[in-house]
Amino acid sequence: MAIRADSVGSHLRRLAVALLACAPLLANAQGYAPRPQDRVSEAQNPAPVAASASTPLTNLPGRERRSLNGKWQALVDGYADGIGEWKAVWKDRTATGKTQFFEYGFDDSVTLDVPGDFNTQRPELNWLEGSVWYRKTFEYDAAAARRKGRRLFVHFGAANYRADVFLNGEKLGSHEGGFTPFQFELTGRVKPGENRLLVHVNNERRKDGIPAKGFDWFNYGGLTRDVDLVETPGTYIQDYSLQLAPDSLRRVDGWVQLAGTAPRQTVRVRIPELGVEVRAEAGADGRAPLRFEAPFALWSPTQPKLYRVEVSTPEESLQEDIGFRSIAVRGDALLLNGEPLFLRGVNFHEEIDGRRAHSEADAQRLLEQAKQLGANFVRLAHYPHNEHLLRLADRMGLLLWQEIPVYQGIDFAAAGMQAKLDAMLAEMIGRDRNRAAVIVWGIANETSPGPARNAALSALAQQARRLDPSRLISAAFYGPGFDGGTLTVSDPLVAALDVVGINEYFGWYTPWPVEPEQAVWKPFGKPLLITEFGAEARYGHHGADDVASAWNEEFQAEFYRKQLRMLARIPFLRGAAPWVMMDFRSPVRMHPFQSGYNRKGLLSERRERKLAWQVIHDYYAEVGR
Ligand code: GCB
Repeated sequence: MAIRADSVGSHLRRLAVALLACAPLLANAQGYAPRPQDRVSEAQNPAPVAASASTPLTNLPGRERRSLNGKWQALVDGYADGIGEWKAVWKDRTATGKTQFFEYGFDDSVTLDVPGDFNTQRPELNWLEGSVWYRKTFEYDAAAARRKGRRLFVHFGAANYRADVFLNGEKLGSHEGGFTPFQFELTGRVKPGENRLLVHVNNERRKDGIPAKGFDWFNYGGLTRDVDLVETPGTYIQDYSLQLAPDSLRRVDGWVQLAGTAPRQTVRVRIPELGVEVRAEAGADGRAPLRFEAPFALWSPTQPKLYRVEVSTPEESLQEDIGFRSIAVRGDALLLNGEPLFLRGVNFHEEIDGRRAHSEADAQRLLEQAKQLGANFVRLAHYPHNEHLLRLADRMGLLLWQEIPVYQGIDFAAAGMQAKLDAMLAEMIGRDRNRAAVIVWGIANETSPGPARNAALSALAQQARRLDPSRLISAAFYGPGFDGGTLTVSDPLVAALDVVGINEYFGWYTPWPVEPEQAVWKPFGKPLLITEFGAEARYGHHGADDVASAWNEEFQAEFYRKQLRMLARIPFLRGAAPWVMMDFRSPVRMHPFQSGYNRKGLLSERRERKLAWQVIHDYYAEVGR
């Protein structure tokens, strides 16, 4: 099995030891203003990345838009050859006479709900890894829009994994990557009366994909997130960054990016509650740099304060609720708003009720479970989650680690890989750069060192800093090495990161190298997060606490007690996140006790609490005091 083959080998290199509870330790209780040298940071105002009509618009909910969610006609394209002349699905043919019919025509097709994965909507699609064609028709008054100089875009929250988009028989373009937004401009292509929008979505796993062929989650395909038509003026606000500089608790170093034919415009940013009103001139490249100070009530998990912010030009005005906080690293300390921070974390996948989660209601149910556990931090596994969830985390006061699906066996040497990595990273950061909840951009999970990987991920870390110098950059590594009696992390990529994540499975995939109470971790001068640790148990299955193979709840609870004894011995530990909050579907988990689910959840897939849930809950109650 690809996943375990890869991770078992590397889990064998995982070694470690423990310390109890109380972790937050460290530094500087007497109030502290972070200094510029606290973390490696490039200029706050990096050179603009060229904006184009295909760069997804930021702040989609704040735009003038029409939802295309709902029922879409759908055709399953068995051997994924609908693009050819025989099926010619893209031609969207309609029968005109009694003796004519098209086997691959939409008129008699089934429908699927958008957003939503296709696998769980019809029983025959459960295991599909292939192509589905979707069609939606809409009417649009293009003449009126033209008179007013309006532009029109179709925006997709995500489509897993590859999408080809057609309007009225004409191809608009393609997108690769299952978890980030993309858009195409429709201005000048929409016609009076009915318009036909077709999307071919293919979720086959690919050797040169991100993720690649093997991963430990269900490969839900389809139009999994919201689809919208969005109208903008001729020159529009494409993106903006309004975040505190990491060296300040008062100063915003930001920018607004305009796109269009008349980019030299005056940009205005207002925060009425603080009496802030600043103006800046955009240059020929559409970029307007901004700097201002204000007495912000800083955003934090205990006080998730958001301000209504208005960004406008003479042609357009957008509003959005934004929180202001600083996140910084000093030595091996992690500082939120200048105060030491310990991350009481948990991981979860974007899944609920055995399907891809996609709505605000789904997000609410997931985040509430994290809150009930006592978490202040969620690592979103293993890809960008939907935008609803990030906005809700802002409101609920949950800190987030968000990563791109650079998972285990990526073919870093494949042609075009760096461009794909860069694009995916830019799409993630572009969507969420104004979410206070996000404190870490994760660039990889469990990749093995090697020349191509080291070069690609070092370049990606630099790119992440360039796109967003206000957040921390990290990656999760396979468990620690055991060297001369100490547990060590030695990966050349560590040098490129602010914070180091370790996925550590002593007592599950690998034997304990020493007793937890004797573990000694070698410092490496940066904050450490245990980004994963966990063991499997099937809810309701009971037995002795020392028998792993019995998959029982007692064993899992004892596993965590032992782990916590080790965590208490790591002076530079700044957070921990059990793997995983809830059992989740995975086709590589077919042991009779798993029956298609990874069973490392503290909760079952029905959100029933296993014994281990209480162990982590008590630990968080103690370290959170
Ligand atoms: C890991 C992976 C995660 C797996 C987990 C497991 O290290 O990062 O995606 O699901 O282990 O359960 O094996």
